[in-house]
Order: sequence, then structure tokens, then C-alpha cells
Amino acid sequence: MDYDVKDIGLAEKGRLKIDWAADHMPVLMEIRERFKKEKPLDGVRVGFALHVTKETAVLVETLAEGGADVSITGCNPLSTQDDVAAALADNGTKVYAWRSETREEYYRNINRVLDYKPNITIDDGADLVFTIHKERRELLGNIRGGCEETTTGVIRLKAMEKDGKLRYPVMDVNNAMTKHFFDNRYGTGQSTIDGILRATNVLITGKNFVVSGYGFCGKGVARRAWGMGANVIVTEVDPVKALEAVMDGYRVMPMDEACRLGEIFVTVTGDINVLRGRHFREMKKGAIVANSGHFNVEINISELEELAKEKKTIRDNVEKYTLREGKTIYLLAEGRLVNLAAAEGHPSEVMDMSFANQAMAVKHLLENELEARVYPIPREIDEEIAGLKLRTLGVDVDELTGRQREYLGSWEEGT
Ligand code: 9W4
Repeated sequence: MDYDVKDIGLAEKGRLKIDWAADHMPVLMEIRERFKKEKPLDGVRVGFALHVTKETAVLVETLAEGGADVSITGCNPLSTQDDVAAALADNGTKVYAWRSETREEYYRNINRVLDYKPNITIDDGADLVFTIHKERRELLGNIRGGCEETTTGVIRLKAMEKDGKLRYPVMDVNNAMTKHFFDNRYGTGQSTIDGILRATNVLITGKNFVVSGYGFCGKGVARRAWGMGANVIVTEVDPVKALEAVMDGYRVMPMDEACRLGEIFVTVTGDINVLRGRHFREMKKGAIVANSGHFNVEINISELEELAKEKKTIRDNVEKYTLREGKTIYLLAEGRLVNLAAAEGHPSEVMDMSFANQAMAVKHLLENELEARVYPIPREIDEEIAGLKLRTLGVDVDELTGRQREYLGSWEEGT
């Protein structure tokens, strides 16, 4: 059996989801058409450790159309969509993934993907790269390169490179402008509001909505909340970002003040203990608290539990904490990422660009003999993907005239 999934009977349901995603990923589908004709991955074995989602399935099938022989497992024991995994298996992909894998199952599945001796690895979190370098070094000889999807993975790969330990080239897909400019702001922005609404169905308009952290994610969440009529308050530690928030039209203040005003709180800082005991104590009755930032560490849940005399799950993804003095606070998705636990993560249209970068990065690795380093996505790929996305959106843009190009390139003109 060339797959191991929860229930192959879910394939039909998964196929409907994949088709839906494909319909919303026009850039990747355009690349698929090219790959179908040109077969740039003919005979290339590609091993994936990526969240097994409907969007990932569209990427997998795009590479397969380009001639690749794909094997895939997840990159988080909780994120696999079992129906999608079944549909991929049903279509001939070697899939080893199911939701709620144990730690042992997770690493066994990583190794099953590696048993196919990949020429290219595609990671979100660098588990394939690490396992190959630590435990499966015999595979290094077959490998042309790897692609990494996230910041965390890239940080660790760069540390490996610095120590002289990285043995094959890896493309930093996260660094592409068509990825990180868009997925945090528009993907996390929308899906965070989506998660809050699916969990609670509260009215956003007129509420005091506190966004903690004004990076790309914070900007996205604040803008969407504002667009729905909320009174947005931003908390920040970085003066430049705080100033940006002020000039974008939001109220900015320390959390010690914001905690007294907020009715909905979202943490998106990337740091720990953003909301903690002193803040819970001051919050209004019925405040809703959610995290869309780093794992489940931004909200100090143990301090909330210390203050509480009672805790009760009252709806999916909503826990009601009754504090000792009688006040209630609602925590969403146990402080985990609300956009993933209570909604569906980035919409397919956003993943379209991230995964178009993945597909182009694989082609780039095969066409170029690269040294064992971490490489940014070349500017031309970024521009091509942005251009394709614009075209699929029906948006035309100007081109410089010859004279304009000359003017910009000249140091003699212009003063
Ligand atoms: N998903 C995830 C992780 C943990 C988790 C217990 C029930 C990230 C990026 C993409 O991490 C991801 N824990 C859950 S649900 C859940 C989901 N629990 C905890 O209680 C629920 C994840 C990338 N991505 C998109 O954003 C859209 N398509 C994609 O491929 C996917 C998943």
C-alpha cells in the first residue's frame, strides 16, 4: 500500500475541497498548465513535509503534472485534513499523514517520505532537512535542494548554514515579497476575524477591539476589524510601528490602559505573556480574548486559571472563565491560533502566491547548480508571480517608456 491515511473513503469529500481551492488559485493553475507542457520535473522525486490542506494538494498535483514523483507527510501533527489526504492518496500520491498523529507516528511518517529518496525537499519548519542531516545522511547524495515555507524554518536553516552544517541549497520561500507581504496582512487579517466570528458570532461594529502588535499580522487584523466598524486600539512596544498605527488612525496606548477598555482582544506580537494576570484583573465583564500570534504563549493562561474559580466550555472554541469576584472572561481556542483552530487559515487566494513561489523555486533549484546555502527567491520570480496574479485579477499596469527607463538609470539627469 503506497499510502497511509485515516480513511480512504473520505476521498470524494477531499476532492471537492481540492477542486474548490484550485478554482481560487489561478496563478498556481497557470504554472500547472506550463508544467504540463514543459515537464520540468520529469522523473524528479519530491518529498513534502507540509500542512496537508486543500491548497497544499493543489501544489502537490501541480508538481506531479510537471513530471514529479511526490511523497508527502504533514509538518504538524494536528493540521492534516484527512479528507484531503485521502483524495491525494486516491489520485496516486504517496501520502503518510492523518490528523492527531502521535510524536512517534509523526517522525515515522517523515521517515517514510524520506524512504523514497527525494531529490527535492519541501518543508514548513525544516523537519525533512533536519532529519536528513541528523539521521539520514546517506540521502544527501541524491538531493538537489530544498524549499522552506516559514520564518521559523528559515531561521534554523540559516543557523545551520552559519555553523557550516548545511549540506544542500535551500530556497527561502518566506522571503518572497509575494508571500510575506500578503499572507500575514491579508491571510491572517481576514482569517483571524473569521475565527472570532465562527467561535462567537458577536457583533464587531461598535466594539472596542484591541490588537496587540502592529507587524504585518497586526496591521491586517486591525484593518479588517476597523472595516467592520470596531473602535480599534493598538498596543505596541516598537515606537516606529506605534507611530504607524497612530497615523493609520488608531488609538495607541499601553496594555495597562487598553485592558480596561477592550471588549475583544487579539494578540499578534510573536512574544510571550502579552495578556497576563494584571490585565485579566482589569478587563471588562465578558471580554473576549484570542491569539493569532505565536503558538499558545501570548496569553498567559495559567495566570487566568489562577484568577478563576470556574472554567467551562460553552461553545466550540469558547471557554468561559468565571473569576473569583464573579466577572467572566471568554478565551477562544484555548489561546492557540484562533485563525487556524476556529477558522481555516489563509484563504486559497493568498496561498496561491505562496505556493506559486514554491513551484517556481523547485524549478529554479533544478535549473541552477547552487551551493549549500540559504537563498532568497530571485526578484524575477517574485515579479513574475505578482504579474500573473494581477493578470488573473484582470488588472493591467503601465510599463516604463524607453525614455523613462533611461531617465531613471542616468546619474546626469534629474536635478
Ligand atoms: N494548522 C493547525 C495547527 C494546529 C491546530 C486542539 C482542536 C498552518 C499553516 C497552514 O498549523 C496549522 N490545532 C488545532 S487545529 C490546528 C490547525 N486544534 C487544537 O483543539 C483544534 C496550519 C497553511 N495553510 C493555510 O493557512 C491555508 N492552507 C494552508 O495550507 C495550514 C495549517
